[in-house]
Parts: sequence; C-alpha cells; structure tokens
Amino acid sequence: MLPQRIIEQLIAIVGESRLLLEADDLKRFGVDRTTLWQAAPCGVVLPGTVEEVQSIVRLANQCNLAIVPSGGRTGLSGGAVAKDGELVVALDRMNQVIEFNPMDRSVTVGAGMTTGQLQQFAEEQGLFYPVDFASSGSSQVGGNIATNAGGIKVIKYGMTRNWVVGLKVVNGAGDVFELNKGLAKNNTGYDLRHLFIGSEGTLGLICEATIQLARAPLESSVMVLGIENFTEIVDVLACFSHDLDLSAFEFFSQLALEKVVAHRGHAVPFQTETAFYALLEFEHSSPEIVDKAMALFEHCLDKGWVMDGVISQSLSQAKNLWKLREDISETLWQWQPYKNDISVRISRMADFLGEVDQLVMEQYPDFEIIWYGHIGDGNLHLNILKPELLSVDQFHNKCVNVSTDIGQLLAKYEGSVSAEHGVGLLKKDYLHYSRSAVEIDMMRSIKRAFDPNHIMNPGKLFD
Ligand code: 2HG
Ligand code: ZN
Repeated sequence: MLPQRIIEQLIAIVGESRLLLEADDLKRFGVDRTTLWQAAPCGVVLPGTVEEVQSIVRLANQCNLAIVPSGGRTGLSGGAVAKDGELVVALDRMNQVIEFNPMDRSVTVGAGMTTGQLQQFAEEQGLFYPVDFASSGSSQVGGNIATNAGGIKVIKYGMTRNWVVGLKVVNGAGDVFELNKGLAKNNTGYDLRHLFIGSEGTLGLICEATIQLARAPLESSVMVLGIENFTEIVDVLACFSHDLDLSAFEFFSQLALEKVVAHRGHAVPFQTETAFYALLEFEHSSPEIVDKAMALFEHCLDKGWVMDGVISQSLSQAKNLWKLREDISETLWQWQPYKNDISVRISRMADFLGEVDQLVMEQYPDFEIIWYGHIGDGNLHLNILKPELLSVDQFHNKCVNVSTDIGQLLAKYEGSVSAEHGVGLLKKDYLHYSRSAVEIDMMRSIKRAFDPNHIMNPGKLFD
C-alpha cells in the first residue's frame, strides 16, 4: 500500500487519472508474459514527459520506493514483474514521434511507442525498421531496448542494439542523460548508451530513443525445408548462407508444427513429415536468385540433408509459411511452458545440438520438449510443456534441474543462458554459467554508479 503522502506527491506530478491503484490495474501492469510470479505492485504511474519521469524517480529516492519500468510487458523472463510492492512506471503515454530526420534516416520516438507503430512509421517514409517478432503489436520500443530484443531478422540486421543511435534516459539517481545524440561516429570515451541497452531497467528508465532506419527491403521468397536429423540443420544453414544473403534462417520441430497446425488451423507446408523444418528467407537481389536457391535446395536433397521443401510463389503464401514459425510461442502458452532461450556460436552449433538433444532424451524422457528458434543466430528456444499431472511448483522444480544441466553444457560450449529474452527473474540463477564472477561484480558496480540507492528494478538480472 502506498502511503497517502506519496499518493499525493505522485498525483501532483502526473495528475490524478495517471496514478492507478485499482486491483485490476495492479494485476495487469504487475506482470509480463511469464506466469510464475504474482503481480503485487503498490501502484502504477503513467508519466507523460521526461520531466515527470525525473520527478517520479527523485521522489522514489526520497521515499526509498522501488521502481519497475514497464513497456508492453511481452517479456518472457520476468524482467517487468512487480511482485514486491514496487511502483510500476509505465511509459505508455510517451508514444509519439518526436522528430523524423530524412537526411539521417533516423527517427526519435517516445519509449512507449509500440514496435509495430515504429515499423509502420518507417514504412510510411519508404524506410524500414528491421527488428521484428511475433509480439511487435504490443511490445514497446523502450522495453525492446531495455532487453536488446532480437527476433526473426537478426541474421541480416542484428539485434535492437544495432539500430539505437541515441537515448534519453533518467538514471536511478534522477539525472537526465542524452546519450550519443544520433551520431554515426562518436569516439568520446565509454558509450553509456550501450550500457542502457540490455540493462533490463536496472540502471534507469529509457524515455526516448533515436532509431536508425534501414532502406526498405526488396521482395522476398520464403522456403520451408524438411530435415530429419537435428545436426544436419546446420549443414543446410552453412550451404544456404554461403551463397545467399539470408534475411532469416529459423527452425522448428515436427511437434511444434503439429501444435500450430492443430490449434491455429494452418496448413502443413508439404505432406512429407520430418523431425525438423528450416524456414529461410532471402530478398530478390538479382533476377537469378530464385534459381540459385533452387540449386542449393537440390544440392541439399542430393546430400540427404533435406527430404522435401516448398518455396513461396506469392506474398500471401510467404506470410502463411511464416505463421507456422511465428505462431508457435503463442500456441504453447496453454501448456504453461518452461522456457530456455540459449545460444552458442554457429560453428559449435552442430556439436551442441547433438549433446543437448542427448541430454534431454536421457535425463528427461517424460517431458514433452518443443524445439524452435533462430538457428541462423545460434539461438534455440527449448520449451518444456507442463505435464497435466504436475502442479506448477512441482513442474518448475524439475525444470530447474534441466536448466542447471543445460547451463553446465552452455558453460562448456561458451554459450549464453539468455540469447534474446533477457535474464530478469527467470535466468538470474544461471547467469554465472555465461558470465564470470568478476564480470557480475563489475555489473553490480555499474548498477551502483547509475542507481546508488538501488531503487531501479531490484532483484532483476542479479541480487
Ligand atoms: C520466438 O522466437 C520468441 O518465437 C518467443 O522469441 C520464444 O516463447 C519462446 O520461447
Ligand atoms: Zn525468439
């Protein structure tokens, strides 16, 4: 419960209608897409300007009140969960285009703008914002930056970090920083912008971002290929990426396909059933490009890596093929899946896939495991479905063992326990498999420098 005097001070900053205290609002704003924690914030405040954000942070410092920054709350690691009486600061109202500069091909937007709105704005200017994922309709730019979101085009365009040329932030002490100011080149010491990207709300609040936009892509073709052996997906990737400039190389298992087909009513890509499917996309950068792709497909067939395949003949067919991959995560929610979002270097992928597959088959034969992800980035999403007979707690306790085993394997392969979803609450116990003790200590020192009173998203990333 927020004390009356703090309620009054918050109302003085944002106005009465922008402080939400009703149970429904607390529940809605206090969680992200994870289901493991209960929302219990003390209030939700909706600032409209950077100055209001700054006043809220200063007040929170005076009153020793913890803050959870909140965007679209589409995160999958509990980074935006407010479970311990924190104040949620939601940036929803700060969603405008502040400045568009066609010469620089950049746009400055409020952090509360959705990814979809930014994509739409770019398109209206004949440009392109290339970070894309299934939740782009509700995820917000600030949250994307705070988690350095990845998505389905990373193989060609990189992560969110690549597109942020400027940030306006309020740190945990209530100071405003304008970081990098849209510059393409700026070698003036430590680039604090990059510390905020991926900081998961632990250093401060991202209020505005200047985003570099790309040239609009050319028309693309999508291929789906049926592959029997897990490790041969990597051979197919090596073959296609050697000769084509791919804009996506994704994969999913037969089990994932079955669920999406059954629950979304999509059509299977072809009749041959294989254990895995690769989905790849390339732009029509030359007239011969489709012939080249077909020749690579034939080569993969000859090698015995690929059993069957389809190439899109129209935009709508391409979109439908994409749905087979993009709808997986949403489809799986009904089984309350435990998520692993892991990565290794592409060159180690084949060996890693072999070992991780063997590990889960031997140690966890009773679990239904759904594999999919961004294989072209070395990034696997391993979703373990909750068996009906286990309670959420029993299930979670068993999954902790899986994550520990996978963490050890990742340490051996020098991989990451969180490739693109962030650490939040879900993965903080496994951070040490990817980052050394000295590194984690250094991160704590950085947090102290930006957030001396430890009010920004405490308990996320590390304790
Ligand atoms: C995707 O690639 C998303 O579909 C979600 O990153 C992954 O739900 C997941 O595990
Ligand atoms: Zn993903």
